[in-house]
Amino acid sequence: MARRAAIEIDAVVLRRPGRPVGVERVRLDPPRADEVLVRVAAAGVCRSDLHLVDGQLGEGRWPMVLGHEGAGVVEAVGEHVDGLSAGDHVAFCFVPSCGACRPCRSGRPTLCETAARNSAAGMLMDGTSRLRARDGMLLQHGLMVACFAEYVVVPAGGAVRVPPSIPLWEAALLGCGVVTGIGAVNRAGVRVGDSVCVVGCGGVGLQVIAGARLAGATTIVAVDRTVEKLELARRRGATDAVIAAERDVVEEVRAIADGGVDHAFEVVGSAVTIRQAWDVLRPGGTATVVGVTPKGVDVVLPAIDFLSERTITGSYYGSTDVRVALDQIVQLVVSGRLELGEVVSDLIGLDDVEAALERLRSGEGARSVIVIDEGLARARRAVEP
Ligand code: CND
Ligand code: ZN
Repeated sequence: MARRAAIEIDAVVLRRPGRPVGVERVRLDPPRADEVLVRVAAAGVCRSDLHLVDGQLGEGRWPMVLGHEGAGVVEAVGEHVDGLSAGDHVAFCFVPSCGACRPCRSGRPTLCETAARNSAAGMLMDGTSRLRARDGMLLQHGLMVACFAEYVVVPAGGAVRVPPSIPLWEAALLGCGVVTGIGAVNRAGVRVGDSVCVVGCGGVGLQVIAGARLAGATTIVAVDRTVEKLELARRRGATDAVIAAERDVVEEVRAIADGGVDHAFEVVGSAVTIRQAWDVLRPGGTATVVGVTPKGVDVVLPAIDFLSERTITGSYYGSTDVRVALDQIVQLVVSGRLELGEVVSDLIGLDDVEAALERLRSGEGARSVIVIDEGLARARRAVEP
């Protein structure tokens, strides 16, 4: 049964771009039909949160409770919710597909039109919000999740059960970085023996590398601006590393990969790196853009290159049925073939989100995970020295 009363919770609110984000007491209404109330254990800070905070994804996306990557424990379910009950451990899914629109019916649930429309408006699947500031102002749900908060109300399709054996501070990474990264590798069709280049080895790029390793790629060239990320990249399966400082990245990658790679992944979000992902391809190769660029950015490609039958495409949220993908990924985790925690550089509290966003801006550290409930997350926040 749904809880009847609204609750007051701590949540990280983006009031407007250009201003630091901060924790506020906000009101969360109970779940309606087809929704669930989840107590949040932990949440990852992704560069997409930073894009929202910096106002790069368009006007009108504030005030908003931030956060789209996280995990927790179901507290209560609304009417008509099947398959989830109080006490279940769940990871959040930020595209709960409607099942009825054309992309959903044609097997492309991450392109769900209902989810895209409501997510851009900061609303849940029925077009309304359960969140209000203390002054009564309506707050948007960040990417339909809003998990930089003690509790969330999400559509039932936005909470995917995970086994309690996976600590929730690690499970928090599943619903964005892991599904996005590994899904992009599947979408690209990386095969045993292929060569791969990953431009950008942060929270998501490191998952692309893990996916490429699992797919059997034999050459995996990691490109990043920082040595720290390249070391992590090697730990996750990169065979070669190229530092993206001043030197000609394209030439170096092509030299390592015997003239060019079969697959390149752009996981930064800029025109320059998208162009690099194109330029490192061998004839017939495919570039997959995972990074989100600010609205209004164009990419220029030499049209003569199309004669070499190269392909460029994008991958949104792993281009997959996220529930099915998460089941498969959980098997990899449980069997010890995919490590989750090693990409986490900082365990922080809700108060530290602005500092984590600043680390993303400067390229310092890898994933920061907000430990919201230490007991549930099975992790402790690091105490500042
Ligand atoms: P994060 O900031 O952790 O990683 C980006 C990495 O790129 C960092 O390690 C940087 O050092 C590195 N970098 C920056 N500039 C360059 C450069 N010129 N050359 C090489 N490396 C560079 O970000 P993240 O991993 O959280 O997210 C990466 C992108 O993926 C970002 O744009 C985010 O919005 C996007 C994304 C997309 C999707 C999707 O569904 N397609 C889902 N989540 C995130
Ligand atoms: Zn994300």
